[in-house]
Amino acid sequence: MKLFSVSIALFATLNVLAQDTAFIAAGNPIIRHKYTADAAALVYKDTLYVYTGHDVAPAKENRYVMHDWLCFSTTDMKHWTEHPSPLNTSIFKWAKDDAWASQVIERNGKFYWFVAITHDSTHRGKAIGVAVADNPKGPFKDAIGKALITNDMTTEAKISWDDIDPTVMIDKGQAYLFWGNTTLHYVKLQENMIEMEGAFKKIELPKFTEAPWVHQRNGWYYLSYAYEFPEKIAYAMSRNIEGPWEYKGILNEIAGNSNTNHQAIVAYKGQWYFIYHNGALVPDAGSFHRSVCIDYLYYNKDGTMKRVVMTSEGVKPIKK
Ligand code: FUB
Repeated sequence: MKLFSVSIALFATLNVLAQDTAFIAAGNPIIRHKYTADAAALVYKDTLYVYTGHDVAPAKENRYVMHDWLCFSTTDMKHWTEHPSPLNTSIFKWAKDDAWASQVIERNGKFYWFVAITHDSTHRGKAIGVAVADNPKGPFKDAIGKALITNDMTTEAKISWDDIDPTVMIDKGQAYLFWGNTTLHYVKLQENMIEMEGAFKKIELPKFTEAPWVHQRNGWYYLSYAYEFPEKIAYAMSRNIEGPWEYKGILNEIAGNSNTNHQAIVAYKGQWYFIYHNGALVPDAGSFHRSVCIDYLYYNKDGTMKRVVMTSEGVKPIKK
């Protein structure tokens, strides 16, 4: 316990001492000085924030080693700033480790960071926690003091990692949390964002693996997700956030050299972007040394999405 408190204090101290770091994106992957994965996007005021996981497995080691989440921002898609890591697994005292996929959402001037993380030995397997901050760059603190969702709350999947990959959307004032691996659930959240309301509901989608992401455009709701394994990204559409969802096909192919692909979809300054990861960075790259990439996303006239073209050039800078 003492060691745990020391590690939190150390993290807080290092965070205060740490500085913003500027870098320029030169195509894909956009971040090359460290391995990043599971991007989530948030537009707040004039800025696009991209929150990521952080792969730190020793070279050639084939397992996820992830202890913190990272925060990057841009206002033109070319000039980026890396902010000191605003969230580390040690912040969640009830958890063990494993900074898996996450998403940050703003409500009533507060920023809520929903994360997948491994629970300590009091519960088996993965859980979903929530951190909160007054600023998109943090510092974030545990919003509840315990997990919001634990592995034993869903029982259909007989694996310990089925309660991962949270994604949140607020629709007409009502917040919804979607999550899952091999089974996909959603639940309503209360306005405080840290308590649930009503029963879990299950969504059936073809070959659902993980990584749900919900977004909205022109009266359509889109639920994209990792499909099969190795993962492609597929999606479904609905006129209602509670469904029914109609499967629409593959959106992105397997991303080079990585079993996972984990997407975020966001509109920023009039353009839609598809954010994902691949294993393109050498020398250690692969499924456990991933890198975030950004490409354009386009829609057809009927609202369906065009298949993403993954590029090494990436996206162009936004002109002022
Ligand atoms: O990064 C760990 C896990 O790999 C994420 O939670 C999944 O979405 C997959 O990308």
